[in-house]
Amino acid sequence: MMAEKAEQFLLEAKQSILRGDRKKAEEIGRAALAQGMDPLDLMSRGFIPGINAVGDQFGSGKLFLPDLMLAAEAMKGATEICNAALPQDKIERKGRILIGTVEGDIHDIGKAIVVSLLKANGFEVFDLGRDVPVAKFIEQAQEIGPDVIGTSCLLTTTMEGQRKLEQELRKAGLRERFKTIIGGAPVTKRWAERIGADAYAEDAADAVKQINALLGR
Ligand code: B1M
Repeated sequence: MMAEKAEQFLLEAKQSILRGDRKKAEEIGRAALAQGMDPLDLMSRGFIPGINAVGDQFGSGKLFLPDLMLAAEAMKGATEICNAALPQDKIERKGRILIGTVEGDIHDIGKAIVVSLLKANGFEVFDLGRDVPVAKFIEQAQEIGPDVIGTSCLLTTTMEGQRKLEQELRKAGLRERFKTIIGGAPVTKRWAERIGADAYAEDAADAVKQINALLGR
């Protein structure tokens, strides 16, 4: 694709999220993919900068909750289309991952990208969804037997859930059975070290890299 055309798609992708226009976001997603644009590139240089701009404007009081909700809807549409363009059926049994967004937190757009990219890279993923209590992570981990438990968190107020998981795993004598990885916008490597998580990932591609490393690949 011509570089100019690609830049145009990226700009329109960002604008469609800023305007909270799901139909337009989906239209641009389909058109850009049909012209051969890489779905991860389209997300990371088009739609994600859009939703980040919305977050900044919401944070500074320029946009309000209804705008945030419309933008999230548009982002959901875009994410679904980009995720569907990733290969999904390549289970190579590279490892089993149990993942969810922590209790009290309903943000799941970033987690959906992480899940898709893990699947595209041959991992078997069990997604518990969002607002997942620590007890549920532990119960499901015992049942499913994952290699890695991953938690996503977007609110500073819900980060505590990631620490609680580490504590409860230790209390139950299960900590050594599973590796843990954490992620989400307010989460840092430092937080991972503080709470005793095995890894922190900045984005979906980093999550794949970190999990491969945790499993010695
Ligand atoms: Co909310 N929200 N939101 N929101 N929202 C933030 C997080 C906020 C920073 C916006 C702001 O004020 N600037 C702010 C949090 C402030 C804080 O905690 N300090 C905020 C707030 C305040 C709220 C509400 C409280 C608003 C209200 O009701 N007054 C409310 C809380 C609801 C709740 O959870 N209980 C709320 C609600 C919502 C919507 C429902 C409207 C919607 C979410 C819809 C959904 O997810 N289904 C929403 C959205 C869309 C956002 C922003 C704008 C965008 C989040 C997003 O999807 N980003 C966000 C602003 C921001 O983060 N800049 C904001 C795109 C996504 C691709 O990135 O999720 O970071 P991200 O995921 C990345 C990486 O972090 C990483 O990889 C992903 C892919 O690259 N990653 C992992 C994520 N999880 C990982 C797990 C891993 C590894 C990597 O391993 C397990």
